[in-house]
Amino acid sequence: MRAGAVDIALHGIDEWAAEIGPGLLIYGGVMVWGNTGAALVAIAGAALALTACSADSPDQSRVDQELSPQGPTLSGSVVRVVDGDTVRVLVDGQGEDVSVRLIGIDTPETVAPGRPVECFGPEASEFAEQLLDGARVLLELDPTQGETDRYDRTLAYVWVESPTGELTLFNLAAITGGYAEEVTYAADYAWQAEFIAADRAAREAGVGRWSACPT
Ligand SMILES: [Ca+2]
Repeated sequence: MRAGAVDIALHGIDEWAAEIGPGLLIYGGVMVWGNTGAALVAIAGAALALTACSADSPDQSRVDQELSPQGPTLSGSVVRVVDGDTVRVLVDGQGEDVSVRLIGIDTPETVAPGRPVECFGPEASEFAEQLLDGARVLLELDPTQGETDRYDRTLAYVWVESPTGELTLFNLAAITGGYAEEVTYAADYAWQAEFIAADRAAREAGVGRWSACPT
């Protein structure tokens, strides 16, 4: 594999954007950081609660319960947040961290070569930083998606583990807070119904990017 191709994978560029070729590999990303992370987390939590109460959830019994992984998991620590939908995780017992692409979501670009920083991309990255940077996590794997994507990134749901052992499904929190949209990339996946319901609720309520950005 060419060095450029590896670079694209590590920087979390969207799959289709990787087709643009090496002539356009310009880093346009300028990160804008604020102090609103804690507030954003609070908003996401409130929105998550609202979603759990929404009447049109396709699988109410699963949403009402405290969620927990459905598939096999690996425990580890997040060593770097690349952007809102890609992180690097050191899995327990392994010597090298791996790039992890979150299943079922897409966040606006901040570090994609040749593409401008997209609306709400910095906020999505900051949300991920707040919840994930340095966090203990469980990576839930999903056999429907395979282990890795074509950039050799591990495909997973990321569960954030609180010090008291409570688990938060980050992928879902990012959708609920209006930072990410639901995307089914190849095959249907385990948490698809919940993610689609949360995406619809966020759009209807104008949460996050759904009111902040032009559509
Ligand atoms: Ca993205």
